[in-house]
Amino acid sequence: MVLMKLLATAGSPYARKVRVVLAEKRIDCEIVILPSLSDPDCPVPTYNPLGKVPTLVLDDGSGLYDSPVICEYLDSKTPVAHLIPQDRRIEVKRWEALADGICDATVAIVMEGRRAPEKQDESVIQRQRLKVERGLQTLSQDLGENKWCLGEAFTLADVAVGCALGYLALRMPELDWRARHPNLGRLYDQLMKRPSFRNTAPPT
Ligand SMILES: N[C@@H](CCC(=O)N[C@@H](CS)C(=O)NCC(=O)O)C(=O)O
Repeated sequence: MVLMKLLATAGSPYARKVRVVLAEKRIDCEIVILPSLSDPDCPVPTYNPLGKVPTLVLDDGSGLYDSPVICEYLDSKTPVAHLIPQDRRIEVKRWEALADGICDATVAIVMEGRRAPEKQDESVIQRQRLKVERGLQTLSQDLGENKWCLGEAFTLADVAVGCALGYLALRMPELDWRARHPNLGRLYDQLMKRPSFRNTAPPT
């Protein structure tokens, strides 16, 4: 019987990262797509005091978070399709931190944009936008002409970068990262050939 359960939302780039890892590693896990995190009966806070997704509910009923911790846990669970090579672990984690940081800045821009127009602070938006732009610049520079982030091996770095790019395309289409960084477009197209990515694309 499968007891492990992933609490997610359809659009969360952090939850997508975990969903891709589950698919790549062929790990059985129930995926619960929650319609909203603000419902009073939302189950997330029961397992994660921070109330954030993704949260993985383990077989013993305890909660695991956040997405980097869950991904590392899942990668250690089975040797199938290793995504964090031990000899390059810190490199992979650095790519992941940058990709997740781009998502954090994008979320902050989206949240600021949801405030009443008179309450929005343009300087907050500009500061976060600079993080996104510098982050993309670094991703693009570091990828260069490589097939994958670390060269020949497909790793969690590619998963994290792909989820950040997909989220940006959805939330900040005007940024047009494909036109600015064609090598990131090439990476995303490669990723979308994988069922793990195609089946977890955020709803438009
Ligand atoms: N660092 C966390 C970020 C998770 C996160 O911020 N998730 C968002 C959804 S995209 C969320 O749950 N937001 C609800 C909240 O902050 O209350 C991770 O990587 O898992």
